[in-house]
Formats: sequence, structure tokens, C-alpha cells
Amino acid sequence: MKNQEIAKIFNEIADLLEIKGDNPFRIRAYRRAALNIENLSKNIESLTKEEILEIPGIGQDLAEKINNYLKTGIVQTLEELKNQIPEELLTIMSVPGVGPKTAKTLYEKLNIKSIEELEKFASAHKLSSLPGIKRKTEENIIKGIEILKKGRKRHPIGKIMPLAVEIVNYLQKNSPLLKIDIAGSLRRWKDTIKDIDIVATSKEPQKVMQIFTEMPHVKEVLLSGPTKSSVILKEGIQIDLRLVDEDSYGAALAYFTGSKEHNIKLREMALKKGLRLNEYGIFKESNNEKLGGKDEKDIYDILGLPYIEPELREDRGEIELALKGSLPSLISLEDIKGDLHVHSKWSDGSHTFEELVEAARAKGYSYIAVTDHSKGLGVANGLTEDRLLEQSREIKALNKKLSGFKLLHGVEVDIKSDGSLDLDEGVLKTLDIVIASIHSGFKQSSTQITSRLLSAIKNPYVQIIAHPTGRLLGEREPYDMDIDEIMKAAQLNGTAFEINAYPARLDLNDIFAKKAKEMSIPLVISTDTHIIPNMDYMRYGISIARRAWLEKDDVLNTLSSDKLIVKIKKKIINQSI
Ligand code: DGT
Ligand code: CA
Ligand code: ZN
Repeated sequence: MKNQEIAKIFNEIADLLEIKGDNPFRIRAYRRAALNIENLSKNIESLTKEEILEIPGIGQDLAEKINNYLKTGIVQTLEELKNQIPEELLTIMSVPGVGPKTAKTLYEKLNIKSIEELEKFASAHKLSSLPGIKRKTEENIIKGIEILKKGRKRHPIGKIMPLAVEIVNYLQKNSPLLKIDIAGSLRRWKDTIKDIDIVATSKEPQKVMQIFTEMPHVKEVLLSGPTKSSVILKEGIQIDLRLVDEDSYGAALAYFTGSKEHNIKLREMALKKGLRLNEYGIFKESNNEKLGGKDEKDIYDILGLPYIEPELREDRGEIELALKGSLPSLISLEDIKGDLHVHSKWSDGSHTFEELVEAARAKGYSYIAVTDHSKGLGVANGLTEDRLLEQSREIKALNKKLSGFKLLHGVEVDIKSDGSLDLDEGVLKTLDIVIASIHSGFKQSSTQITSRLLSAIKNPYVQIIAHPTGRLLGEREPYDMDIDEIMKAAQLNGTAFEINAYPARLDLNDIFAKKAKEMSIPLVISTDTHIIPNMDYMRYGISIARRAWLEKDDVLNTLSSDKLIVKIKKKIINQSI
């Protein structure tokens, strides 16, 4: 899809303008347009000129650039900027933690032209002698290079899942398949993915392999055989396709779904029962008689286990639980009744309340909470106390007109660098829901960040901590903080944690969400929607929840709005006794 390409170009233009010290509003306009195009649910090539103009943040000028790009494959502005600015500068800027200013200094003062050179200078501590570059910046650059190297190997699931689904659809439509399934870490919905594994069966394997290796999506064929082929997609992602006999399909699917650790445990169990388990099926050790393998369920049946959902197959105790018959009944998308983290036009979202309500109703929700940013976030057009009160009046008026749906009034209040909240408590207490989160000072010491979060957790008016660890997949590590202490405080105060479903965040992750459940810390799953298609990200939040063994009752936004409000307001009552 051209959407990603155009978004990338607009971001590149913004980077180059930033290096040039151009007008910040112009820079922001490009970034906003890039974000909105990236999040578009439709292929931009299929839109008319008028429809392109309807994308939030796209005016005549940008629409023309898009049309030109679709016609000619270039955007003139980018070409012109590239001629003005050395390309090496962009390379240096691709390191997380290196902004345009730093990149410029590194390039001009030390003549650094590649990431390798940057790494050499940074590890020899030769950067912090430069003007405007602190010791801490140098450390962050070293960390950034590490992230970049790691990021090249693993990709956020939000990037990979749509690609995999597209390929599966393509193969289903164009090749003679009997069955096809996504396997590997992607079927387990792991938050980052190394490569895509697909298992399929067909009466004409040669033909399927030919169609697979000749797909228009393929950049390079690594291996092409009758049972296994591997290709690299244009996006740089590897896909392995395995064709197996129909009779072994279930066993192969189980084997290639993994995890490796889960499979090893199953094989050990089989051996103890005098059975042999492999990717072809499950057999009697004594006479090689095949007992099953056509369906995945066969394997678990024959081992005397209930079916174990792919998200649980990590050898984190799921097999032991299955043996006892006490596997969790995992939460599913249909259990979610509303979204508790949604931005509107009032701050940096793209839509009016009416538009958001309509989209939420179409999803079958019975409520959403509008949670715009607070005033300290100037870049996001955050709300003052006065504007919040004004917002309150509008929401009340709108709710009178709605039936069977409730628009909750909330806020995403910024936790300032000293730990205080960015809005008066007098106003916070009038809202339905208050979520608090950190948006600055990510690099503070562990003691500072921990105490900031602790004061928000203890505040009687804060019900939810949003994106609690602050990680951005492939870009930013979680805050350096004392997570044990933070979880203990949430447990004690009855403050909920958010599983932020935005694919670049997925924060909390599965490990901490599982721990939160064990500690009876309330959880919510929210999308942090800024533009309507973001609401679909709920599925990624659900995947984290399922990998964390969560059931419907562990998640607050499976409740009706009335019950939800009663439950979260208990915190204020408990703390005032
Ligand atoms: P990743 O790193 O995101 O690609 O994670 P996976 O789990 O997709 O790992 P991958 O692609 O290396 O292998 C796919 C599945 O194949 C894996 O989950 C289990 C199975 N598998 C691969 N190698 C082995 C092995 O050496 N032993 C066993 N038992 N299973 C394996
Ligand atoms: Ca894989
Ligand atoms: Zn937000």
C-alpha cells in the first residue's frame, strides 16, 4: 500500500525542515498528515481527490503532493530538500534519541557520517565534549544504537499482522489451497515478531509454491522447495511457507505455532505416555501407529489435555494448569463494552464527539470516555480547567440526546516532572474518569520517575495510569523505574493500569499485565484513539490481555458504564474514610 510510503515521505520532509530550522507549524502539519495517512483504513490509491481532501490535516497543497506522488512516484519538495541537506545527516537522525539539532552538531563538529562512526565516537566518550551534548545524551545515543540494531531484527506486531493477513488473502484467492493458517509468534500474538510463518495444504504444492515465490509483494526469494519456501517481502520481512500433507495439518500447525518451549514440554509428556509427537502427528512408540494429527485438537486430546489457546503457549505454567483442568477462560474482543482512552478535536484528536460516538456505536460499544490532554501539553493543544468545564457542558448536552449510549467525560492529565498533576483537583473531581500519564522527562532517574508515578497512583482522583511503563516498541525502552514498588502502590490504592492497545506501545506488556492480575490490580484495555481507525487497535490490546491470562472479570471496561463508574469511584470513597 502506498499509505506507508507517503507517510514516510511526509515524515522525512518534516525531519529535513527541522534540520533547516523551518516554521514549527509547517513541520507539525507534515507530521500530523503522515500520522493520519498511516492510520487510514483505506488504500489511499482508491480514494478520489475529494476523499483525499477529507483526510484530517490534508489541505489543497498536501493533496496535490499526494496526487503527484501517486502519478509520478516522487514528491518534489522532498527532492529539493534532499539536495539542500547532506543525506548522512538523515542517517544519523535515524538513531532513536538523536534529534535534528544533535545530528547537525555531530555532523558539523565531528564529521560523523554513519551509524558505525557514531557508535565509535560515543563508546569512546568523545561526544560529551561537544556544545549542547550532555553525558546523558551520549548514553542515550549508545542505547539508541542498541535499540536500532535490535529493532532491525524484531518488528512490532502492528506492522506485521496486516502484512501477513494480506499475504494469506492473496494466496487464498490466487492459489489452489485446501487450508492455510498463520503460525509462529504471530499466531501467539507476541508483541514483536521476527518473521512470518505460514502453514498450508494443497493438492498442487508445486503450483502454490510458484505463486508464492512470484507474488508481487516479494523482493527476494531465499529458498524455493516443494515443502518449504522462504521469501523476503518488499518491506524487508521474511515469510516462510510450509506445505504439509492434509493428514498432518494439525500436527504441523501445532509444531510451527510453538513456542518451542511449549512444544518441548508436550513432547516430554508424550514420551512419558509411550507416545511420540512431531510435526507429522502423534504416534504410538511401540508400533508407530498414528493416533492423530489431522486436527490440532487431536494432539491435546490424545495427551489428555483440553485445547490450549495459541496466546497461552509460552510454557509459563499453562500446561500444568491444563492438566488440572483450570485454564483461564480468556477475554475476547466481544467482551469489551467501551473504550476509556479517546482523544477528540479539543486536544490533538481529529474528530468531534458526535463522530466518535457514531464510530463507537458501530463497534457495538455502549460507552466511550473522551480523555483529552491537559494544558501542560501545549503541542497537543491540552485543555485548561476552563475548557474542561466547557467540554463538560457540551458532553452533558450531547448525552441528553443519546439513548443506549453514554459519552463519559474524562481527561488524560499529565503527571508533571515534579509528580504533581497538571490540573486542579477541584475540576478533576467533577469528571467521570481521570487517567494520568507521563509525557516528558522520560530520562529522569529511577527514584524521580518512581516517585512521580507513586504520587499519581496515590491521588484519590486518579483512577487509571495510562501507558504505565512508557515504552515505544523499537524506539524507547520503558522508564527506568521501580516497577515492584509501583505495582504494590496500585494494589494498595486500587488504582487501575491501562493496557494501551496502540501498536507502538502495547503497554503494559503481557508479563506485567499477568502480574497485575495476580495482584488483583484492576486493568482496562484502551486504544488511545486520535483518529477513528485507531479504535480497531483494541484487538492488539486484547492479545496482550489474553497472553496475560486475563478473563473478562479482570478488565473494567467489560462492565456496563454504570457498574464501571461505581467501581472506579470506590477509590475516592475508600481513601476519604
Ligand atoms: P519469532 O522469533 O518471532 O519468529 O518466534 P517464533 O516462535 O515464530 O519462532 P520461529 O519463527 O523461529 O519458529 C516458528 C516455530 O517453529 C516455533 O514457534 C516453534 C517451531 N520451531 C522452530 N525451531 C524449532 C526447534 O528447534 N525445536 C522445536 N521444538 N520447535 C521449533
Ligand atoms: Ca516466526
Ligand atoms: Zn492519550
